[in-house]
Amino acid sequence: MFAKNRNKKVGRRLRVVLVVLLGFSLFGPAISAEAGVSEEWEVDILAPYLLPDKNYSDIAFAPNGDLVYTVSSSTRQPCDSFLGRIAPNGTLSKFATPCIDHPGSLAFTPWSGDAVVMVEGAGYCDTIYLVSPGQATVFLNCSVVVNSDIQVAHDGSFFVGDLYPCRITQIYENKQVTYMDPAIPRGPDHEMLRLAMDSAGTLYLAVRGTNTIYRYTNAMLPREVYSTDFYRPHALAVDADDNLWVSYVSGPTFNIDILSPDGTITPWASGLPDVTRLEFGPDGLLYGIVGYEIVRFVRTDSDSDGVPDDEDAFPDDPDEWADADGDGVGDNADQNDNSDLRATVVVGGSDTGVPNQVDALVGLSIQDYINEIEAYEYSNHGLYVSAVAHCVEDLLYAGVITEDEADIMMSCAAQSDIGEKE
Ligand SMILES: [Ca+2]
Ligand SMILES: [Ca+2]
Ligand SMILES: [Ca+2]
Repeated sequence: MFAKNRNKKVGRRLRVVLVVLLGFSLFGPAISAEAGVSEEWEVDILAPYLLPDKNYSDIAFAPNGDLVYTVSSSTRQPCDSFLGRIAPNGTLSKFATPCIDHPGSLAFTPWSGDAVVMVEGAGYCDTIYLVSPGQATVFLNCSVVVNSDIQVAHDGSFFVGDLYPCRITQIYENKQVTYMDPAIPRGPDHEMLRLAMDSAGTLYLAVRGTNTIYRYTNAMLPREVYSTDFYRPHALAVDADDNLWVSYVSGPTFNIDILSPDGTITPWASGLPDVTRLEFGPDGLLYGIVGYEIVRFVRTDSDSDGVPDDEDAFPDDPDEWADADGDGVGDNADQNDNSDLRATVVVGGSDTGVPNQVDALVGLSIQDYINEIEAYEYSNHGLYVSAVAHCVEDLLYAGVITEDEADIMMSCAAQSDIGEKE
């Protein structure tokens, strides 16, 4: 009777299945139960707590979509420090042999897809390795003093942040250029220096000790003060809309705010344990090292139908997520996604004053039935009146309308000229 667009729904279901497969939680309950991530978000723990001997240093996405991480160990036992990978299906595995001692910041070269790993050396002399599975080669020996972050640029280079003295080195496959920035204060409190880059190539630099986010546009120097709104900023990430996501200290815990290009600040999460790294994945979701675990922030989906609660018209019904005509019946059960929802029923052009109720099982209004009847061509008026009578009897029998209402509807049908000869 009311044909539905089946193709649209099949497509939606496929998408739902894919999202559900990617969105499941690997290691139990979300951090958000205790922390103040907004109700629309919760946290999947992808790699569990390793302390006291080891901790995650950095995360980066490999060209194949795997999330790669560095683990640094304080035991100094052979192979206790390592690189690991998390496949999109959640499987954890080791990334590289031979072992690398004390890996820190991590990225992937724009030119070869190898992992760029900065390894903490003795006496303020860190080394950059290029790592592919089974192989680690020294790329720049003792190139930086204290490794703080790596940021891949859009021109086939990557930036390395270094705090003693404050300098940023831009590294290409065959050359490196160092930008000294003596104006940024030095000191042991400043070691948390993070880099991020937006789509225009602007480089952002967070310095914990000065509570400042700087930015470098076009030429690397001079830098500008971009924001002083965050106390002890610890991690930066830029989303697809060039918003800068900033984790910072708030009392004993951490917050994450969103700093938009127009300067607007939107609080996003509060009460989190240490947020030391943030990174957007190829899926557009935010990943991070939070509370010494590697996590992914996923939008809350209470009924697991793949549609987040804040977009789901039926957040507790896994079979429904949209209600195109707003009649309270989800599109999947609704036999007419575009119901006629006028307040009172019109029969034969006359307003009957009868409330136009909706059948909650199939999503059809009384007016939907009348419209369907009146869409036919009748060879005489009696056939039309008879069709309305069948419908009215059904409604009366089902207790949807009263006998008085039935009489009014039949009266309006009888007085109309539908089916009358010209
Ligand atoms: Ca739902
Ligand atoms: Ca509906
Ligand atoms: Ca409907």
